[in-house]
Amino acid sequence: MNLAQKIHETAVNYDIKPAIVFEDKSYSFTDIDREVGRYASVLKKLGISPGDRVAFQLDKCMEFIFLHLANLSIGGITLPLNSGYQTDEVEYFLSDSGSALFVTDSNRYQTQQPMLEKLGVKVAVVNDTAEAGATSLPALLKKVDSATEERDFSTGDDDIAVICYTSGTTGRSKGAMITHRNLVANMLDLENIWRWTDNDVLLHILPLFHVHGLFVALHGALNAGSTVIMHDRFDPGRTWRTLAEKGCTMMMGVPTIYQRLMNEWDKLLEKPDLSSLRVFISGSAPLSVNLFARFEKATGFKILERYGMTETGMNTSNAYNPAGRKPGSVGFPLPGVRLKIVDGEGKDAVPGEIGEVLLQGDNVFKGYWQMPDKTEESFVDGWFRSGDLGYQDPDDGMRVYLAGRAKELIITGGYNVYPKEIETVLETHRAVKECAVIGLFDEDFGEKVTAAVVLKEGFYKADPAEIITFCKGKLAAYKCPKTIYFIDELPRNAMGKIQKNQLVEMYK
Ligand code: MLC
Repeated sequence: MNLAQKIHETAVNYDIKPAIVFEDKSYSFTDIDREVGRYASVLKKLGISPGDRVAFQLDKCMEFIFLHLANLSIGGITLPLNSGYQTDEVEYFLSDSGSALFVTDSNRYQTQQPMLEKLGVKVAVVNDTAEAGATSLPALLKKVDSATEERDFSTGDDDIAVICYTSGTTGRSKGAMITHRNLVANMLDLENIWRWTDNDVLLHILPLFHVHGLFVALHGALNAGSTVIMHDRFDPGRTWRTLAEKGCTMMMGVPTIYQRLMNEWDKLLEKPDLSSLRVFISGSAPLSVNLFARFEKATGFKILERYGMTETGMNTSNAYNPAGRKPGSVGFPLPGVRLKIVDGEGKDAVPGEIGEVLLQGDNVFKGYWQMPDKTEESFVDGWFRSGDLGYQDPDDGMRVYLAGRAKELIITGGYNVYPKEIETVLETHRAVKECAVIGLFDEDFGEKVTAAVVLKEGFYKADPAEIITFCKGKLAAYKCPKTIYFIDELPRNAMGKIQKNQLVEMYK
């Protein structure tokens, strides 16, 4: 089934019930369905046909939601791009995916225009003002006859719905091809185990361009007929106030969000009334045992931790019943997910032993866009190799624990950063001879991107702030080093491989 069709059917059912309240403007299910229909006509007018990739780089806004669902409903493939990506990064995603259309706003368009002209990609902006070389979506919308119905939901099941780019160990991002079946199966699993209903009011504070904010939170809530209270960005004080005042029943966040909520809580003279809440859910990065305990002590709620990734959606979840939630554990596989742990030789691990987590199920993606070799490497006998290390507790019903990564990866505030991509950019700086990027513990972000840099001969001193600014011109800010250490020589082993664990010990 087509994901947008599933949501369209819910919308018809729930009619005038509020579906999304975005920054105090309320949209009923009918409003959303009507707008999705109008945007579908506009996308058709812009020449989008089944299988075309349509990339969006937008701040959090309703247009993002209308465009995404409209695009799926006419068979297009959505490419959600992080709003913080810089021009070089956007260029790579547009050209690698061969996008037929790029939707952005006037400000970004003005910055990126030379690159977009070079690529020759069609551009639409969400602003009223017409830009030379770009189509104004509002202007096109005005011409749409709302009686026209272009949605045919002709794609579904194993057709690609979304391509999400994930950074890779080699520094080259890979486009994960996520199908309609993946989205629908995972969404129904979560509806079931989190007992999601049309009585729910979800507070949405996450970005819309990732699995967590888009698939888990938004698709899930629309499908269940819930109401979403949506903030355009996360603000801890406002989050507590909204949870208390709007009758919210659910919230989802990354650990950095819970950490900041706790810091805010300590400052509040009057604590918010959380009596309407039924569940707080966390994912995208490991939730520390301390933070779990701190949150429970303050609010009385045990955060429900779940485990997922771009390529597979959600894999495991702690129990819905709070008594069955264990800090440090990601719970049990979802009903539609099969999970096993294998040792270094690919054999089933002895229960309790640490090994790589392998996954199977309708949630598992189709492969990496135009990278058959990478796709092949990622699967073994039909199982997806997650790259995560974990174990199962045989004395607790095979409960799953994660224990690190098989490959180098930094998770900062819920965003994945592979060091190679940052090292490649740093090494284009005129003063940098070589470098190594590591993740160091950080109370706020969990881990912070940190670089050890060896300067070229002749550069006796360099300004760390200037090197960070240089990175920010080429990479989204969250990927850039927060600290740079200068070092005479990088520690290496006898094979010449950089010993990053030694750097972590030195700087932690
Ligand atoms: C912002 N900054 C970050 C950062 N977020 N740096 C490192 N890591 C991050 N995650 C930078 C900003 O660019 C800025 O840099 C500085 O930190 C201060 O910004 P801020 O205003 O305090 O940040 P804020 O806007 O509050 O964002 C923090 C955050 C956000 C935690 C709310 O990062 C966030 O929404 N994270 C959620 C990510 C997410 O949805 N992941 C899901 C992936 S899906 P400067 O230098 O410019 O000042 C997935 C699958 C799954 O993983 O299982 O869910």
